[in-house]
Amino acid sequence: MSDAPIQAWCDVRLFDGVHDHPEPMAVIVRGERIDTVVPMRELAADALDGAKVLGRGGVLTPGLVDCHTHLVFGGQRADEFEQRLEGVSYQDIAAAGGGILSTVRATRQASEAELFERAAARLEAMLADGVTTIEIKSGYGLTVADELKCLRVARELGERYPVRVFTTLLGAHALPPEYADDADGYIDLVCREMIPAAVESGLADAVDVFCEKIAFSVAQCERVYAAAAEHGLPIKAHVEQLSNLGGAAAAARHGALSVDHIEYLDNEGIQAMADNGTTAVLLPGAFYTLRETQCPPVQALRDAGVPMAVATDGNPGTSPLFQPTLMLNQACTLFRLTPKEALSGMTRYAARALGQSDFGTVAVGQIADLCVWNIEHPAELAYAVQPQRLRQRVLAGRVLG
Ligand code: DI6
Ligand code: FE
Repeated sequence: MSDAPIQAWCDVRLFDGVHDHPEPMAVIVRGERIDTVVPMRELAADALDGAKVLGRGGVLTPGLVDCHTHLVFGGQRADEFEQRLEGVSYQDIAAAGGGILSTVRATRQASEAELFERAAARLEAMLADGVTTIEIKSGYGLTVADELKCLRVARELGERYPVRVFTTLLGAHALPPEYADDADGYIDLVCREMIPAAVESGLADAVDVFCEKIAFSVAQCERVYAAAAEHGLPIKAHVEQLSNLGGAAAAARHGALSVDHIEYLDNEGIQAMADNGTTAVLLPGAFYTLRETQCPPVQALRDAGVPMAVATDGNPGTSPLFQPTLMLNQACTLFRLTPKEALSGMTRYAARALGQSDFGTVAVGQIADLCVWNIEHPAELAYAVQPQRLRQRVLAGRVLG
C-alpha cells in the first residue's frame, strides 16, 4: 500500500457525483482509490510530495456509468427506421414479426466472433465518450445457447477492454417464434433452464424482463423474479414504457435494483419504489427515437426521493444511440432534468442502479474511476452535444489516454 503510486489532479473544477464545487480543487489518488479531495487553497504544503501531477485545470467527474445497454446484437434495423418514418408504429412492426425478433434472427445467425467485433466498435465509441462502467444485457438470443453466447461476448468485452462490465440476462425480452402462443412455456424455459445455466457459468450479474403488452405480463415477470431470487441474482425490469401494467410496483416489491423507462409510471409505482429503495432509470434515447409524448413523472419521483439514473438503452430498435453524453442532453431537454441531476444520474445513481456504491462518486475511499474533460463547467456535458471533449479516463487509478 505504501508504495502504491500517488497521482494528482490540481486546479480542477470538480463535479463529485452529487455536488458541483466551483472553487479549484485537488484530487489525489493512491493506487486504486481516491485518497484526498480538497480545495486547492487548503492543500497542505507537502500533500503532493511523491505524487505525480497528471493534470491541471479542466473538469473532473466520476467516470460515466451506462447502466442500461443492449450492446450485443446482430444486424441492424435501418429498414424499420424508414418504415416508422412512413408512419408504421413500433408495436405494429413487432406484431408483424419484426422489431426485437428481427434482431433475434440476426443474432442467432451471428458467430460469437462477429458479435464481439460489432459490439466492440460500439463500446470503443462509448469509452471515448467517458464510460468507465457499462451494463450489457442479453435478450436477442432467446434460446439457452444463444443467450449464453451473448453474455459470453459481454464478459469478453470486459476482459479485453479497460472498462467494468456488468452483465444482465434478459431472457424474457420477447417471445421467440418457437414458443408463439405459449408464453408461459417460454417463461418456464427462462426460469428452469436459462437462469440456472447463466448462474452456473457465472455469466450473469442480474436478471431483467420486458413487462409490456407486446412482451410479458406482470405475473410472468414475477415468476422470473422468483427464479432469480432462488439463484441469488438481483433483478431489474423494463416497465411502463409504452403502457401501464403496474410492472414497476411489482418489480419494486420484489426488491428490484432498478425499474427502467417508466414513462407511464403511476403513483402506486412511485410509492413502491420509494418504499423499496428502487432506482428509476430514465432512457430518453428510446423516448426520442419512438417520438413518445408522455414523459416519465420526474417531479413526482423527485418529490418521493426516488433516485434517478440516466442511460443510453443502446439497442438496434428503440435507441440506436451509443453516446452517453447525448443522453445527458436529452434527459435535460426532453425530461427537464437539471444538468446536475443528469450527471448524478450517469454516475452515482447509475452505479446504484447496478447495486454498486464504491464507484460513481469522487470521494475519499472510493475506487478511482474518473474522467477529466476539456471544458470549463460540468453542465457543458449536458448542454452541448460535442464529442472528443474527454482528456483522460481513469479506471481504478489507471490513466487511459
Ligand atoms: N425496450 C426497449 O426499448 C428495447 N427493449 C425493451 O425491452 C427495444 C429493443 C428493440 O427494439 O430491439
Ligand atoms: Fe432496454
